Amino acid sequence: MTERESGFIPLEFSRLGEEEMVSRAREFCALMQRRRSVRFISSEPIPRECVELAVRTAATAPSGAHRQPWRFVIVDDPDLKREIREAAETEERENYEHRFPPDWLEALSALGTDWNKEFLEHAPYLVIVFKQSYGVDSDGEKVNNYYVNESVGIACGLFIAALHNMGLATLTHTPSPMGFLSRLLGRPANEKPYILFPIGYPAADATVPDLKRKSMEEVVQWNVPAHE
Ligand code: IYR
Repeated sequence: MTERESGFIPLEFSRLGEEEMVSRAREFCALMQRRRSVRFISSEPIPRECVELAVRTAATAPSGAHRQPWRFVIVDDPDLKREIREAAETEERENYEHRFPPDWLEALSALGTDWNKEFLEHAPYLVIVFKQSYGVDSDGEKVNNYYVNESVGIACGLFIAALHNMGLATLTHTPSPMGFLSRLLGRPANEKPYILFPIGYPAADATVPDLKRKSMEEVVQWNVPAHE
């Protein structure tokens, strides 16, 4: 074995037949078409293992130089959830009443959001994802991470897909500025709050805005128009 090959192992891969490929692709696409961001979450308990499995799935994401620059903080303590809600609502009230410019408020009006964040207390679990802007080695020295936003964004996408696949609802919530999450959750200086996910079943009377996704024509281009 040459030096370049050391540390490598054979890829575990089983090839599917084309029909199987297409049928799985259709099924997964149809499943994901039914995903919605849910702002009304039931306080009914959910299996703890589901949350752990969603995190485990998210942590399979590819990352720059395989640094895995993420940390998932799972919160189910009612007092801590209440503190998070109070701090988030303080920031969001400021956002909605003073900080958001008119165009932003206008863009949000279709979503029906406001500063009230009941779901932060009702959801059985909150998962707060932190990005590690840099790593720290065993001597306490800073280590560079690479493509941190891309890596953590991909992990969050897998997390959302995993939750939807297991029949749970969530929401990408960013109660900015999110520094209060570092403080309340005791995170170190190299970690910055990225997205907060409330997790649970949708409330029985949950509603969602009547949004349409872009058509394939709007989201896809094959090659360049001049070469059509
Ligand atoms: N973080 C605020 C505001 C908000 C911003 C965007 I961009 C949204 O798509 C939705 C909400 C909130 O959670 O209300």
